[in-house]
Amino acid sequence: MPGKFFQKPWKELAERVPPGQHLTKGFPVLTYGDTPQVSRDTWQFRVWGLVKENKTFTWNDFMAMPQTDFTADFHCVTTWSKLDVQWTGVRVVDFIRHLDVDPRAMHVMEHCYGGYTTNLSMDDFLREENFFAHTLFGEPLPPDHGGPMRLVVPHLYAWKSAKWINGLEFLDHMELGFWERNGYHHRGEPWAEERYSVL
Ligand SMILES: Nc1nc2c(c(=O)[nH]1)N[C@H]1C(S)=C(S)[C@@H](COP(=O)(O)O)O[C@H]1N2
Ligand SMILES: [Mo]
Repeated sequence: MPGKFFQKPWKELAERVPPGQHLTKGFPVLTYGDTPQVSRDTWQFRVWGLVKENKTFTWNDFMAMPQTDFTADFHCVTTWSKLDVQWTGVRVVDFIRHLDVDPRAMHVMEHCYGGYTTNLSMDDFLREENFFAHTLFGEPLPPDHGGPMRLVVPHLYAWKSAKWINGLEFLDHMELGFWERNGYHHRGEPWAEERYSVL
């Protein structure tokens, strides 16, 4: 009776798919506009706003930080989900030790090559499972998927996982990023189906 063996894992997978989402084969690319071409050598990462000192980090700076492997589910608001994506990178909680963030900072804006932005609350940003990813399934992160470096925020819709990330701006108030100004929810929690703006 195959059901006996297949039903339970199948059910476990189904339970990981948020409402209104379906599983996709492969790994679709979802980009607004062109793919920036940025090499690891020229990549730079800037931090400004409510930090004691503005800082610029290079590729080598990130490579010198602890490197961690991750497996995470990925949910795009256009209704596809991909389970068990394997990444390697630097956890946000390990990166943040290199900054002196002002306690008044409550929000952060992610900035990218190409001009894309997306906003997070500090609580959503500083989670253990968030990370800067440079490797996807054991290979250098391809440009289409945000290489050389992207942020991955597994607990929110994937538009929060900024590709070609090149900076963070710490803020004492919420500002809206690109999709958030264009009708998407300011937070984007997939289990609550926070797809569209309620403001
Ligand atoms: N810089 C940038 N980051 C971005 C986007 C984008 O257009 N530009 N698209 C977002 C959206 S809507 C999704 S679903 C994911 C898609 O990531 P993928 O192309 O690796 O699947 O990237 C997010 N990060
Ligand atoms: Mo998306």
